[in-house]
Amino acid sequence: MIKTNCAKLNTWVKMWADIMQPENVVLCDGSDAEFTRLMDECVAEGLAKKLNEKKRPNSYYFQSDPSDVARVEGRTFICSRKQEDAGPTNNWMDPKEMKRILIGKYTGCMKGRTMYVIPFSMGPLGGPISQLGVEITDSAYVVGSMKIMTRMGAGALKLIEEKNDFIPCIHSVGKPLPDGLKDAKWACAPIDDKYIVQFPEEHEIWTYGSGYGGNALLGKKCFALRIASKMAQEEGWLAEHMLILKLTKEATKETKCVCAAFPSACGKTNLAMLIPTIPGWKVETIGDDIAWMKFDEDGYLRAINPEAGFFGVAPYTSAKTNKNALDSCSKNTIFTNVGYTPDGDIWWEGIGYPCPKGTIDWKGNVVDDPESRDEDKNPVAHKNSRFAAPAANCPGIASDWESPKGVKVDAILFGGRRPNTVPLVHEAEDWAHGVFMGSIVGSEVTAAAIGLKAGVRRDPFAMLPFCGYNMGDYFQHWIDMEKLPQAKGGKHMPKIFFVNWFRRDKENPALKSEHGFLWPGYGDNSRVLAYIFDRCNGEGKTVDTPIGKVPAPGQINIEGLKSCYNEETMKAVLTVNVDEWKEEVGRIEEHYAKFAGHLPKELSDRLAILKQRLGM
Ligand code: OXD
Ligand code: MN
Repeated sequence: MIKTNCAKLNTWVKMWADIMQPENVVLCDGSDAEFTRLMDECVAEGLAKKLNEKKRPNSYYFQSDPSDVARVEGRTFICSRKQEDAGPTNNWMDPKEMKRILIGKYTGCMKGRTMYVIPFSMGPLGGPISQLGVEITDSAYVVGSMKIMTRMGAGALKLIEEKNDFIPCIHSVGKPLPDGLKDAKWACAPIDDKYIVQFPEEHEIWTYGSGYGGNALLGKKCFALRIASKMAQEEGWLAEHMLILKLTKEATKETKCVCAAFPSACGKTNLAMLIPTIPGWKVETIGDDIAWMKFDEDGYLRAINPEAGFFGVAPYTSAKTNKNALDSCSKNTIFTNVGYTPDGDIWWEGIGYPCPKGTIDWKGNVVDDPESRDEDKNPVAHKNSRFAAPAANCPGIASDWESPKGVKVDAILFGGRRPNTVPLVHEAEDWAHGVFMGSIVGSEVTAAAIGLKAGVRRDPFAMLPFCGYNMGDYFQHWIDMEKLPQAKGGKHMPKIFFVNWFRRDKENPALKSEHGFLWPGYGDNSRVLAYIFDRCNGEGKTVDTPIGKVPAPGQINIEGLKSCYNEETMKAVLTVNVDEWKEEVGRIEEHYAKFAGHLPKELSDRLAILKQRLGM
């Protein structure tokens, strides 16, 4: 059994080892040597491949089971004592009942396996916004990934020993190996037997049956969002599904930091690592997925990225779409479910060069004829294939990305994928209006998306799968932030904006020949960031509309854009159409009805103002 100077940890590990019955228990030190040893063991057992050392030093390739390729929202539970406290958007089960079920699953679940004990810190070691956790797992892949994604090992353990406290995170792939049974290439339990469980009142995480991503790397969605959002509510801070970027105006060297929340598949990583197309501006990355924000002693909100790596979606990451992300996985990276090329490298759809003949696809089949492959039906890399890459590899990482006290947040952005209704950018009139904007975030879902009704899928604050308590209460917490004593009168709250890179125009043939969107997106989003930067300084002209402040004509720099993007398209991309918004109000009312009894009055008031302005 392990022996640390943290009595709570020793007792906890002993208790779980007695239940799970592993063959041995290993306390992880987080060293590079440990990473290489464990990954090489996976290679020796046929669970992984080592990539070509010359092309991708110290990097490994895994293929998951085809049934274990993504987060499983249907099997994710918030087990608060009262169902009402989990709210209308979360699956719930009574915590006693859930624990009874899971203790049954966990009993003997690590037979024939090693139990790894992973001490880790979310955020820089010892920082005032950081938090400590320990994950127990029977997956070496999880240990390697946690090494990349968190500050893991001896340094975190020392802090845990000093504090005698940590957030307990329990994980098993749910596939015991009794009597010398040989391991599967990727061990996991069937879908109905997977459990991703948060106990928000106890600040505990218990997961079972999946080895993939957010289901198994418990520092990420389970801790840094679901449990941390609850801790944040209790303690007066924010744990958000937001990237953090730093914007510098090179002429004056002035900087501003922006946090931004978008639902999945809206280009969050691309925005976090954007390379500006307008001269005189620099974007640097602080985080690509999660932001923890706390007030400092002067009432400024400061943000840290609690993670140490990027767990990025691989397909369509290329030197053109996101060079910084591609460069981030040049070494020390774990790839899962991408293609494996004959020269021992990786490949995915949209990487920017053709698939080499003889590449092995994510299911282990050889690709003999890459050209004739149907990329939608039978992709070489699974659509949710991933890289776990150290953030320190990113050429655009900001020098202060690990500042323990975090960076001052000047602006918060919300956005979604909306082909109509929502303009390129609009600005909230005050904090409560900004919270209203966050509460109505949504993305258009096409009928092609499996199992979803076509229309706008609401994903408030991009937190729908990640909020660890009643989402109506979460809205209230956001409203209350500016009134907390720590906010010192709320004078320094960040400005809030709503952006939409995805507005379409069916009519314009020139645009159609581009990508059909009214706005070029990608690096050209720097033009909108520059406008937001100026607005944070009280500069730039705006026009009042029923939904908030929109840039006045000419305020967004479009110099150097292709001719199909011109003053005409800018007018269209910034339009606030009253009829479209009247329809939107109906959808918002439907969405808000779910939160009955928990919807803050400030939000229904804000909706009433909008209706009145629209003449409804
Ligand atoms: C992610 C997600 O993987 O939001 O970051 O699903
Ligand atoms: Mn995410």
